[in-house]
Amino acid sequence: QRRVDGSVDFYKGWQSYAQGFGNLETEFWLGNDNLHALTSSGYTVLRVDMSDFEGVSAYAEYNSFNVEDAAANYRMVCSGYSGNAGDSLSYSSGTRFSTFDDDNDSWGDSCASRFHGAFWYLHCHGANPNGAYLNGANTTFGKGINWKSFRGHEYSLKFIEMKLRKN
Ligand SMILES: [Ca+2]
Repeated sequence: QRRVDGSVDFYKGWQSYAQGFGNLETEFWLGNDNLHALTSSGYTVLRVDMSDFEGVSAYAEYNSFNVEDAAANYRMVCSGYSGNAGDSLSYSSGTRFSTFDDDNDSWGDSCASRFHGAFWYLHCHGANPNGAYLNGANTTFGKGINWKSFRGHEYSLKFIEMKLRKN
């Protein structure tokens, strides 16, 4: 996954997130079916790199990251945080994927709709990498590209990238 300039619309539905979309040179979601295939074949270390509009960069790494299949609504489990961005993803560990047209979160309302994204929401998120590209500080709590422990819920990051490698 990558966000870098807001050029790709990430407010998409279940099938788009299952298959993947975007441009590998700029912004994209690799696809939940691909994430399941990759993590099933041993690509289970996740590194998340990010930066703000002031030139500050940070990262979070998880030494275990797994995505289940479509029948399990792409349930995600992660553990083993290290890094300097803070751990904003473990909150989502154990949750199923949600989009605006397929709500699998634990909140009475729809996290994906309320926070303009698609992710492993509980009620709702510490990280919202597929949220709206809102260019830094804003007052739309939780709607932007957030990493709560780095810049909070009212700051939409300039750059975020999620990468997998073998353990
Ligand atoms: Ca819900």
